[in-house]
Amino acid sequence: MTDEGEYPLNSTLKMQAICAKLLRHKLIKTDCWFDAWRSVLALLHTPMPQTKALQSKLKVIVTRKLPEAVETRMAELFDTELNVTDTPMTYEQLVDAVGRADVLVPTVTDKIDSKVLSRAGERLRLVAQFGAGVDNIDVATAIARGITVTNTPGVLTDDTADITMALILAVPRRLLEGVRVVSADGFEGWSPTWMLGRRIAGKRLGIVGMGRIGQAVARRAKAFGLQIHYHNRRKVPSPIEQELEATYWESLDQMLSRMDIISVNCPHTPATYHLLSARRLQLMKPSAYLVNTARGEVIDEAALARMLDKGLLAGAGLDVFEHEPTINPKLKKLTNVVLLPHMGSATMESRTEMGEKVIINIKTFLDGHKPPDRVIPAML
Ligand code: 8YV
Repeated sequence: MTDEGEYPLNSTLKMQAICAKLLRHKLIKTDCWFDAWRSVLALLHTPMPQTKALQSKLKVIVTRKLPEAVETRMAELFDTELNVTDTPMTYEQLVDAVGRADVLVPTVTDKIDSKVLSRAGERLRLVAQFGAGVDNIDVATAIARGITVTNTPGVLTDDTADITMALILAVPRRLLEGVRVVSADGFEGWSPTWMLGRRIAGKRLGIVGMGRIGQAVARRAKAFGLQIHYHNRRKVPSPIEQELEATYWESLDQMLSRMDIISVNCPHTPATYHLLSARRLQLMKPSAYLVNTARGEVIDEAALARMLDKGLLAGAGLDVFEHEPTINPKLKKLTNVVLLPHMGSATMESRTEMGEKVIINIKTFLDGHKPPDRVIPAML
């Protein structure tokens, strides 16, 4: 800062000259150079009418019904095509959408593979996924075609970790079996040896995938007295390990064979497909429980169903399945499982904040900036 205020004298003279010019051309309405200069700055920070027109013409196609507040805002901002019936789009409908849209907003239920992307029109510049996982999208092909992909991480961490913790508690403590007994009018009174489950406190929890959600699960589990162990591509920073008193296992095989409960919290990528294969599931102790709130494809579901059926594992809590919405019929017959319909992030708060993230990603992209939640192949 100089004594003359924010601008040195020679700049003041230059500003006066510029302002006089703008006044002559009726671009500003004042001849007080300081006020005029503020108008110029305001003008520079206002999107040009041309850009606004471009944005309002931008075709955004949303594949599923989103929370009302999100749809309303999207309709205000863009030329938005919504899915009022919420019926998942067929392959033909997806091909039609990528052929007409500037921005596609898909969800986990839309397979945006290379076949669909090969039919994308020249206009398609952004695939703004409503969801953290992007395993339904062929990200490498999209990027190779010059299409940016974004997702919605962070905002669903706590809710997904809560559902994971609910399953970690529900399966060993036989919550669902108890509910069923009461609903079927089967409660005939307390008994010292009836409905005995297994204690949670003091047991070893092995977390497969120690990202945001894995860490949030660890924080909750630690409060319940569980010992935290984890397998991850790399060790998490020491302060986090110390806070969680977590033990890192480089070898997934070794961790699996020593844990009482396993929680799957890694993304589904080509590298994690059937990470818990039949061979690896057999490494688990017969008294151990398995919880999955990540993606069904990470576990060989048929092998898991077989093992649970034969009593080679104590139980499982599953929120996700390999061939959603189809669930292996064997799993549905078992009493030692709790099965949920993919509801890890199913709270009004998560879904609304996911929508807000989608909007921010689209807006930033349109304004010519890198959207905050760009997905790059190195992340997968
Ligand atoms: C989402 C999820 O609701 O975000 C994710 O990856 O698994 C879910 O909780 C779903 O993917 C929406 O697309």
